[in-house]
Amino acid sequence: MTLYNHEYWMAKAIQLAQKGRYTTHPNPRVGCVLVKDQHIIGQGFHVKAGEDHAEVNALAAANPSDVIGATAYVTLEPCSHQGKTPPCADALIKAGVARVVYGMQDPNPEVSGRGLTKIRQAGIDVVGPILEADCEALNPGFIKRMREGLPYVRVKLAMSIDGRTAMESGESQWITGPDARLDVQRLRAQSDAIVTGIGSVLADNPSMTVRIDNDDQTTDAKNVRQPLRVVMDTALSILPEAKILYPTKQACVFSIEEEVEIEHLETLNKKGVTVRFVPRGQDGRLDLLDAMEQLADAGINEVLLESGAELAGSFLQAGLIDEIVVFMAPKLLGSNARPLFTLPLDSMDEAVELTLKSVRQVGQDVRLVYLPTYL
Ligand code: AOF
Ligand code: ZN
Repeated sequence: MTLYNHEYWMAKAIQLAQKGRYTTHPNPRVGCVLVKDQHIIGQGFHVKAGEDHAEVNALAAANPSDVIGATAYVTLEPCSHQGKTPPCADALIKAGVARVVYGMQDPNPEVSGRGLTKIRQAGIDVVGPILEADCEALNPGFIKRMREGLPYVRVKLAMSIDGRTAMESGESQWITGPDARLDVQRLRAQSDAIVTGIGSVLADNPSMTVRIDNDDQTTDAKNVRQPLRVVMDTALSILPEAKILYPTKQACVFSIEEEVEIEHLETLNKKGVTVRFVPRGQDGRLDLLDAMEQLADAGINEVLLESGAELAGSFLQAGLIDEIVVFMAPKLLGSNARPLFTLPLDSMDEAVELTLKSVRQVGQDVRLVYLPTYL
């Protein structure tokens, strides 16, 4: 008989957690497998906030007598608190597991180690963290929100091999191919909010919705949520009929109160549009840090920034970008076309250093992921 190790079973639990990629918001993606005598006797993952957690789903899938003396592998420390659902630590103790192997500690201050302590105090063996980096990678946004009160911000950019994102006129459809565009739909679907600037809204009138019908990464197409659509609009210039505002429950606009024309604000409010105010930042424009804090307070874990070079440059300069996803298309757009980031730099020592995280071919395009090193 092959003897599998903790990493093997934890990898299974991670695969399960990924099934909640598009649906668990604002909760983390969590997977759980119950193992006895080198066999899985139950498995589950967290699907949706307000519904059962991964451990409870795994226990429900197992025969209760098998669970006695089994090992539970969970990607996140089992919770110890009464949230929308009762504590998973209690459920595991009651079910009679002999051992709990966890992937990472829960960064939620309501839990943070208390779940593990509770389980240990019940005489159950606790092992971990196992495959911690992989378990953390499931939930970059949840972790950042819990630890720093900010969402994890990914900026998505589509460029030609000469580093251009649009023609001088602003025309940009399409730079990348259909496979890359489906990949962007997935990035949107896993995000809690899509952020763009008023410039892009006025130029393209985008809807910024998620359109995924037949996707192998979707466990449950009808459960794929529409992310919140957010427009950075200093002077509130957005037209009341802009597509991005509808349905209004899933949209919001950030503006500076003193710059807003009151009648226009009232028109938007009457239509049900939420306008949030932020102070003026150091550069005289919207304080993006304040806006991101407001989004985190509203439970936003992962943000996808899809904007022009101006707003992308401002986010970068504010130190708010965690990840840069660039799709590079086999095209040359020429020297009059627009750049990736508007960044007024003059010398090499001002250059923003990035770390390459991954490279993948997507159709005819190349998908590059970079992490800024200011982090
Ligand atoms: C787990 N297993 O599958 C998840 C956990 O409001 P509730 O009851 O849904 O609790 C949400 C919190 O529970 C969330 O912030 C995180 O700390 C933890 N999530 N814990 O043991 C799970 N999704
Ligand atoms: Zn729980």
